[in-house]
Amino acid sequence: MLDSRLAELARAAPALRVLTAATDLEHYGRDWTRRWTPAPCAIALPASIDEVQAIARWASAQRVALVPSGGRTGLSGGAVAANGELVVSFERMNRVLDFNAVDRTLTVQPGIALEAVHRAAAEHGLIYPVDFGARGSCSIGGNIATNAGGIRVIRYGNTREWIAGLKLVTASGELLDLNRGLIKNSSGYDLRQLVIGAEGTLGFVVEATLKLTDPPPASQVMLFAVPAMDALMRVFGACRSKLHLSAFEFFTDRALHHVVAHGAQNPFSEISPYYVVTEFDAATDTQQQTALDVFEQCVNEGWVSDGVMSQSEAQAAALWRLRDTITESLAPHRPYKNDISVRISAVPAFLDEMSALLTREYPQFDVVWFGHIGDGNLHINVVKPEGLDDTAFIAQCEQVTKQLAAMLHKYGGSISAEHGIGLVKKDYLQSTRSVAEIALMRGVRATFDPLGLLNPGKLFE
Ligand code: 2HG
Ligand code: ZN
Repeated sequence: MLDSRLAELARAAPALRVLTAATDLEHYGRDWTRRWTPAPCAIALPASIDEVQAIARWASAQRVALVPSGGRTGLSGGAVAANGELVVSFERMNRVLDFNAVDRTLTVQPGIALEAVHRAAAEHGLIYPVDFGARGSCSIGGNIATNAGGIRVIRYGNTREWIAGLKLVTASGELLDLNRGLIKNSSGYDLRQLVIGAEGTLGFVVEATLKLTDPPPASQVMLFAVPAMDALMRVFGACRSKLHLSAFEFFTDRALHHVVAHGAQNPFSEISPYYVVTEFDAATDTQQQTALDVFEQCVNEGWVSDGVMSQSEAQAAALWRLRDTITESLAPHRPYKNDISVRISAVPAFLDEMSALLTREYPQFDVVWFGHIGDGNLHINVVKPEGLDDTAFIAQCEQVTKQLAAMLHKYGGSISAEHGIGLVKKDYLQSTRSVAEIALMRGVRATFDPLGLLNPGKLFE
């Protein structure tokens, strides 16, 4: 049955590369969540838009579900294929197609890695400012599918601010050219923005035109040791009012413990419960002096107990490593992940309530907090104790997530700030979106994909 359908696909797209070896099914069928057993029917590796269109037409005719696939660094199961779907990997569509100096745009294929986009922009003296730890492996297509955020949102916003246009292959194999790089376009629904963050449920992005911008002035990085949680937001207030920030990230002593065990260097001799990594413009003597003044103020107020300021790019990179490698250092411990957000003004009250909940509910677990506190976005990773099996561990964590979801609902926050809903968070969507909103979202999805073949089961059933 499957063989005959794949034979049909080979007829529809004779040059299409298709893999069916067990190792390939396993490799391409999973993402960084590692929670589901991969079980796709095959892997298609299109090399052109024509081939993606042929796959979509075939899938519609044969009623085969499709799962789009980039770097598979997702943490919500958005790229998991566990139900006989055809994985459509964009890894062969990974080129830069065009640079436009007047528009300051870079047009790329979806399988290109974020880091390759950074390099391509730098070749033209510009930057693509979205950035985060998985830059070397994640793809732009995946970034668009989740509206990826990262460590520079505080200055530059999320992925959606940087997409000038995109081409989309729809469920029926139609090719849409959305927004076409226009800066001003007041002509009805912005379908481009609807597709960004849709987790591959409205069509497959086959080309994206990215906005670029000027590189920032020279910067410095500071690492602060912070003695108490309420001091975190005070440090943020002081830094934000006096410095031009491009990042403000925090992590706890448990996160530091894991990154140091993973090979990073701890510059402090004393342990502190919280740490902040912040980056700011420091191109002039005045800016550098202001940074020292802010540091002094924070120490005098008792909000900071120790600090290090980078004096070279190598030192800045070493400080960033403490933050950038947290996910990687935790991965072997199979953590349960939360990616939540509230408005910045709600962070202090929310942090108090949430830390009381986590202390009460997770007395026996290693709970690691970190994230983009300057954007109101926290990551809570619960490390799986050795010996506890996956199912029992996840079940215990889900009990707490239910309470966390109720708390987020009360604060008007989000159960997924930047990782997407995927399979992992779909039971909690109602904490963030109203019933009426979800009904409209279902209607939108059904309009784009009446047969329900695009990344089914993700976001909602
Ligand atoms: C980060 O901010 C990523 O480093 C990953 O969003 C977060 O591993 C996580 O929970
Ligand atoms: Zn993050």
